[in-house]
Amino acid sequence: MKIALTIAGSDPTAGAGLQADIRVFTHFGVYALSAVSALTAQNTFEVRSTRAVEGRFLEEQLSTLLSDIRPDALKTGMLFSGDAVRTVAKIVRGFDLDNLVIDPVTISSTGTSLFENGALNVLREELFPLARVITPNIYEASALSGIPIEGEEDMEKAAAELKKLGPEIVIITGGHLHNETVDILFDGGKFHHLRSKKIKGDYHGTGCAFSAALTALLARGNPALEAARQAKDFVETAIRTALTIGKGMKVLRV
Ligand code: PXL
Repeated sequence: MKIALTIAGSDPTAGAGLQADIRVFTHFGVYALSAVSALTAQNTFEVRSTRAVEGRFLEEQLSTLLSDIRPDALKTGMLFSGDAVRTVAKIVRGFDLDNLVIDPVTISSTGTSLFENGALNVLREELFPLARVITPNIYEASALSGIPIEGEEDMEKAAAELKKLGPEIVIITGGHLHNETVDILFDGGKFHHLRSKKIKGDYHGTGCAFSAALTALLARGNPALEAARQAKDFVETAIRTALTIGKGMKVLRV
């Protein structure tokens, strides 16, 4: 069985964060390892508070796990602190890990910041150069590239700018643009536009589900473009069949 690791924050609703990643890896028949980088107190309508896990303890979780088991792919989600970002970079280099997918989670779908001030620079400079794929949404891509994004041309510009930071592939997910969703994949050659119809409603955890599906598919040896197409289809179906489990946002059926 292929193995994937998620390094992410805990979301007690399991709609996003590491619990969602574990569900998605399992859906794709990939064994799920996890290390916790942050904790949240949340329900389906608000993130009430967050706590970072101390960098040294994150390192202990990872070095203990990886001294025993080698994952075929890994993803990062809510890292929260610059300290955690540096720790992950050190571990990825030290264990020479392949297929790193970075979902640069900065803000929750309910509007709460999930990233410490100043940590974005650390992410850009220390972790992006080690990535196979980075998967910012348009807001994150705009914050990370300094390019305001209003349409597909801007998405291409931002993708080209982010590619310069060292990842092999940049995928900007456009989930929040107009009545169509367009993801743009840039590998340094061509811009691939992956389209689907936008589905109405507020859904929690779509970004986590996309990057987790992509990670699982890379662990299984799929080429990145094929993995991105399949991950997008998977999220679309999970949104179409989403569940109402609380009083706020729907969660994806995985
Ligand atoms: O969807 C982004 C996200 C990622 N990780 C955790 C979260 C959230 C959003 O709330 O709580 C732990």
